[in-house]
Amino acid sequence: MRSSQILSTLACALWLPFAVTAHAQDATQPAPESESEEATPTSLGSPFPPAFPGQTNGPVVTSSTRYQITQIATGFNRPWAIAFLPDGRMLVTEKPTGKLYIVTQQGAKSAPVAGLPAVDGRDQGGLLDVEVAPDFATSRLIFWTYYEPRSAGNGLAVGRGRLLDGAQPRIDSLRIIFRMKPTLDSTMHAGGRLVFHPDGTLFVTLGERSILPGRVQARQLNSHFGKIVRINLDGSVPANNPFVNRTGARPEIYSLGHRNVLAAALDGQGRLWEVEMGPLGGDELNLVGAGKDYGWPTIGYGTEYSGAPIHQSGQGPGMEQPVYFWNPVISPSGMTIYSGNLFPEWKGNFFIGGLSSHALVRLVIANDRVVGEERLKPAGNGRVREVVQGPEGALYLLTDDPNGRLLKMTPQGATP
Ligand SMILES: [Ca+2]
Repeated sequence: MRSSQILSTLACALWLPFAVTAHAQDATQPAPESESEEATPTSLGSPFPPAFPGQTNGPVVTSSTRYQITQIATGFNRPWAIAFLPDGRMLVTEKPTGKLYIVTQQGAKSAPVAGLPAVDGRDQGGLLDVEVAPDFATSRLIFWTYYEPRSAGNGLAVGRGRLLDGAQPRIDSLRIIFRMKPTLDSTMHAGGRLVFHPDGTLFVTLGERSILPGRVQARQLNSHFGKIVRINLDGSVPANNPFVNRTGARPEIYSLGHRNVLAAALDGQGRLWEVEMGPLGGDELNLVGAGKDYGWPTIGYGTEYSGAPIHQSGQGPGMEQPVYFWNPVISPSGMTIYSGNLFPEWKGNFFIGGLSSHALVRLVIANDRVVGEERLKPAGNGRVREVVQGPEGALYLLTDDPNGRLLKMTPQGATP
């Protein structure tokens, strides 16, 4: 379908007499982008200068650390997320099929976990993130995000349930604790990362659905589109959320003005960072604050994938600047902030999976600014969908393809 979108974009450019009709159609058509399209460009000149030195194209750095890759398992259909059980086994989601597997360190895959709700698996939808509850040892709870089919469209939802182990693992006590509202029919920009905070709340990152009727809601408080929300683990709203007393605002909202937040992680101080899939030339790293507005679609540094302008400015009053943006884009996926001991050189570094960039992006951060960037290639020329730190300090990765691989990075010479 991406090639048909490119053709329609070309048609729009070539058949000027029909431009009005073409634009009317564009209002409901997803914009092609590097999330799932290899043929689109990843760079074009930025329309606006950066707000401060080092906001883009940071210094290239090179690790002295050498690593090795072990392939743990393969044959996952576009896997999306990894989460560790306390015994070292992993939960792995498959996006389009909606299947969840338990995978051992030796690569043995369980039967698909039974009892998960059906997903809308088209395009960027499907079964997305999975996380193991902080109190899993006693509660057995796991949480996951998925694109939920609804009668008048779809929307991201968060499910939780008790994981019952065994030859046929299954979910018991299923509850849907969050539903993105309003319902709209889009197969794009779902967001979907889950991050537990030590204060007992759960961040859920969301997208603005890509199509224009969704995009225009990214800064509107009556909509979940383009937001990061914060909920309690039973789905109720924390009393200290920033907009709980604002009439007409959805009380789950924590931050607004995002495009499609596909990566999120806490730093050592418990602060939330996110990387969002931007337009052409506009992927962003943001440090997320309660109640803050990150500006999409009003401000930004990119353009439409067609090259058409989106913003009138890179900066605007009351709106936050990204800590960093990428041009050309990396097409972010998962991220982790490294805190392990296996790679001492990498402590505190940000690792972000790259789809169109076919890379694992390493950022060196100082004083909340990017002071170094490296592109690692642990998956060869594969698209990196997920990066998670294992309990022993290794990095675990998923590649994004129909025969997706689960890989492990350890220091060269270490026992894998
Ligand atoms: Ca922004």
